[in-house]
Amino acid sequence: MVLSLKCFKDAGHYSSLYYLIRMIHFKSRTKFYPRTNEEIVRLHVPDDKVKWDVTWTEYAPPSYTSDNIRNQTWADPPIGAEGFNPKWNEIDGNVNRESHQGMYKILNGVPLNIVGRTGLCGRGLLGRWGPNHAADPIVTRWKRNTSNNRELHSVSQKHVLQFVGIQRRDTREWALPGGMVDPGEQVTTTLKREFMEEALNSLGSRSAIQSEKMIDEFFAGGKVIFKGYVDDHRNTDNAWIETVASNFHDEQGTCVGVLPFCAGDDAVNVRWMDVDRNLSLYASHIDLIHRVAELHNCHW
Ligand code: RP5
Repeated sequence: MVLSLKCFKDAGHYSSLYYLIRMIHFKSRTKFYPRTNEEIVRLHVPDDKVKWDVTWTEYAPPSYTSDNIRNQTWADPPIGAEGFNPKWNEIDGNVNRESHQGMYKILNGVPLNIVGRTGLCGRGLLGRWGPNHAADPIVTRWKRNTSNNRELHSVSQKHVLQFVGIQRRDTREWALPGGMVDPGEQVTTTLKREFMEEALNSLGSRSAIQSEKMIDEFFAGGKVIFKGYVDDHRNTDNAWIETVASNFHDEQGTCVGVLPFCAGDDAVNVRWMDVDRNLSLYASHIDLIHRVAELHNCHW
């Protein structure tokens, strides 16, 4: 069992099984912190030292908070700043400081990453101390051949599902078209807004009017498939990303399945991607795709 778990980890892509069994993160321990020209280096945290309840008295990671988040309206002030009295583990005004994973601990006035050590303290690139809430729309349809029949995978003999993926501007990795929940915003609003911004570039005005009703109805029929931690390389010991991922499925391929995609906002490319276990995706998005594959009993 130990050997097979190691194989999953060494496969070079995110392992949902390994993650689910051990509940530890990998990308959140990436050696070089993103967008710092490799100047910010995490302290190496071995797998068996990730959990906070494993004693590590000498643990003293470097600290980093990007200058880009200082004084931003979407970001918290530094801990101890005048007038900043966050209510941890609660809905704090219009900022959600609750975790989907349960109660997180506070040490010396600072939240501790709900999964464990990352080798870096501070907030890095993230705006909020504690959970930073995101939403990920997983828009799916069946892959069809020229006769409009659903395609079977040659090996698994199961139907092939497709989802809308975007290529992120920052890392150039393929990802779900998700984004951060604005303060006070309903997650359902975020899901549709992010999809419109990143995959449909909010459509040209004529198409937008024609498609508006159909898109509204389509996004009203989502199914939540996951709420919780994202193993994102921006996470730190004191700030991390959590998401609500919902599946919006176009069974006949006649709704969103026929819209003209256009990458916008933080995306440089957008396309339908075949669901497959060997995909290499941003953060722990492959785990979300795996859940959708199970939901639709498709090729994986
Ligand atoms: C991921 O980062 C989330 O799952 C979501 O897809 C995304 C949100 O961050 P931005 O795209 O807004 O940078 O962790």
